[in-house]
Amino acid sequence: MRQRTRPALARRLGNSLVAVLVLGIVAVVNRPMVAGAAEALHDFSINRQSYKQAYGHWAGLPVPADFRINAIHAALLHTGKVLIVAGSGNNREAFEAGTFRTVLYDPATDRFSEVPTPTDVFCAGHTFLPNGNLLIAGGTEKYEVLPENIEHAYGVMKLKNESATGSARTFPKGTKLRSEGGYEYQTRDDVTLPAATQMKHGHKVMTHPGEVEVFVDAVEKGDAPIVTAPQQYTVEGLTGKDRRNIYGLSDKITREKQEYGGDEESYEFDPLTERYIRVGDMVKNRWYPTLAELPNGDVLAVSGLDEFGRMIPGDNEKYIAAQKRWVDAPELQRTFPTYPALHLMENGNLFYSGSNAGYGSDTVGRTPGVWDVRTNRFTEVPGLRDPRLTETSTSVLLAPAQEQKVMILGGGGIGESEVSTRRTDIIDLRQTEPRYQPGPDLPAPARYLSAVLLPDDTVFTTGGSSGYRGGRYGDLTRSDLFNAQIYRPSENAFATAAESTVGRNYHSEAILLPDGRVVTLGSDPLYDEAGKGPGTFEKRIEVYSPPYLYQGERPAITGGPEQVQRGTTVGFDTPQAARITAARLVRPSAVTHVLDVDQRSVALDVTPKTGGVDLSIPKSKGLVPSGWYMLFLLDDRQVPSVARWVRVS
Ligand SMILES: [Cu+2]
Repeated sequence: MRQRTRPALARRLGNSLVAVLVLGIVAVVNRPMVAGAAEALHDFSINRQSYKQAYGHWAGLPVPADFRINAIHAALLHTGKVLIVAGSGNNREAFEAGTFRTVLYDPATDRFSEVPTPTDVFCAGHTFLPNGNLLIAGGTEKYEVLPENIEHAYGVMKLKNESATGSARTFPKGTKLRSEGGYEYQTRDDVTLPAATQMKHGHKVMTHPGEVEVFVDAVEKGDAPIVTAPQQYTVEGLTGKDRRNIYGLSDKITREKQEYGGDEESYEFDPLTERYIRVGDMVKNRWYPTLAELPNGDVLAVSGLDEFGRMIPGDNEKYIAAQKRWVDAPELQRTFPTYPALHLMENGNLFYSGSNAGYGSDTVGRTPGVWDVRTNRFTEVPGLRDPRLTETSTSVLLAPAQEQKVMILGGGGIGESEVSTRRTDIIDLRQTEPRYQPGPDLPAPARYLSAVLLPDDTVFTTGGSSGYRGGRYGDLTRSDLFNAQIYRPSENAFATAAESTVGRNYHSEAILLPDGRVVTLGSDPLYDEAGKGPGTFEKRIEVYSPPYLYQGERPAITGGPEQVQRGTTVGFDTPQAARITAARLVRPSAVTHVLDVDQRSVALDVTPKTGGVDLSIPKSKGLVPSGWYMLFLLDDRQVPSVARWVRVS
C-alpha cells in the first residue's frame, strides 16, 4: 500500500484508540481498526469544504461494467462528450478476435454509450479538424511477437523488377524465394510488383526498378535458415529473362522480436452522428504517429512504425482536409522518435519540445527545435536539462498561448531505462534566440505525467510513475505517483493539489471538461502490485474538481453566437459583466500516451458592457487554428464559468 502522510490529529486519535484497545483486546485485532480510524479521518479531512477550497477534490466515476474499456485514447468532442477509444486495447486476444472498442461518456448526464469501431485504431494518431471531426490515422495492423514464439526465421524481403518492358506482376502468398545457401522462404501475403520505370537524365536513360516489400518466413524451422547479412534471393518458378530481372533482396532473416506493425487506414470521427467515417488511406502505414494541425487546417503526420515494425525514417505526409485524403510530403523530410510532441506556433512553425511519448533511437531526432514547415529548416534550441530523459515526458503550450511558452515535464531514459527526472523546463519562443530555462522541480521523478491546461492559466499535473510503466523504481516495487500539483505561471511554482486514489502510468489520459473539472482515465502497468505477475489495465475513471469550483458563485455565459471569426469582436451575455476580468478560448484535448498537442488556451481582450462583454478574437491562424473551442469567462477571483462551445473560423 502507498504511504500517505497523516495529520497529527490522526496519529493522536490512533494512539488513544490503541491505549483503549490494549486493555482487553489482542493486538491482532486492533491493527486494522486503527488503520480504519485513520482512514476515516483522512476521508473526513479531504471532504471538508476548507480542504476542497485549497486543494480541490477527487471523485470516482461509476462506470457500468459494459463500458469499462481500456482507455488508450481520449478526446473531448464539441458535443461535450468524451470519446474513449481502446481499439484492441493492448490485448492480443481482442486483436485476434477482431474486438475493437469505442465508448462515449457524457459528463453532463454520466451516461455511457457504445460506438462501432471499424478497425484496430489502437495507437493511432489524432487531432481535431476545423469541421469539428476528430481525424484518426494509423493504428495496429500486427501485434508484436516475442523471440520465444518465433519458430521460423523471418524477415522483410524486397522484391525487385529490373524489366521495364513487361507489366506489373502478381506473386501470391506462399511464393518461395531461395537463398545462396539453398534455404527456402515463403511470402506471407499476395503482392503486386510494378515494372521498372525509365527516366531520361540528360542524354542517359536510367532504369528505376519496380519494388515491393513483403514478410517472408523460412520454410524450415530453427536457426539454420538465419541470414545476418544483406543477400540476393532467386524467385522460384521464374525462368529465362524473368529469373535475371526479378529477384529478392533482404537485409537479414532472423528470429529476433517482431515489433508491432502500423496500419494505413484513416477516419474522421463525427461528433454529431457519433460514427467513424472512412477517409483516404495514409501513404505510409503508421503505428504511434503524431498528427499536428497546420494553420490552414491541413494536418501533418510524422513518425511511427511501418507495417513491418520499422521506424519510419523521416517520411512525413499531409492530410488535405478539403479533399479528405493523404499526400506524401517529401519536402518535409525529418526524423522524430514515435509520438513526438509538436506544438503549432503563432507564426505557423511547429515547435518540437523534445518530448516523445513512444520510443525511438537514442541519438536521432532527439534535439528540440523550431521546425519551419514551409522551408523544412529546423533550428535547434539549447538549454534543455536532462536532454537524454525526454522519452515518456510531457509538454504543454502554456496559457495564454499568446505568450508562446512551452513547458516540458519529467520523462526518462529510452526504452525500459530505470532513470527518470523531476525536471521541468520552460522556453519562451518569442525570443530571437529561444532557450529552455529551468522551471520548478516536480515532487518526484515522473514519466507519463498528465498536464492539463485549466481555464485560469494554471496547469494541473497528475498521475505518472517514477519507473517504467509503473514498475520498479529504487526500493519501490511499484512506482505510481498519487500526488497532484498545479503549476502557477505567475509564481513559476507548483502548488499541492489533492491526491488521486488511482495511479496512472502508460496509456493514460487527463482531459479538461467544459464544466471546469478534469477527467482521468487509463493506465497500463507492466506488473501487478507484487511486481511479479503481469499488470492489469486500469479501467477506473476519476474526476478532479479544482479549487476554483469551491469558491462560491461562478460567472455564467447566458448567450452569444455559436460561430465567431478571427479578427472580430463579438458580444456574449453574462449577468456578472462588471466582474469579468478575463476570457479564454480553450481548444479541446485529444490525448494518447499523455501526448496532447491539440491543447491550447487563447486569451481574448474583454470589454464589459451592460449585460455582457465584448470579446476580441485574435487574427492569427497559428494562434487560433479553425475549429471548436470552449469559451470560459473568468471573474476577478479567477473563477471560471462553465464553458460555452464556439466554432472559430
Ligand atoms: Cu501504446
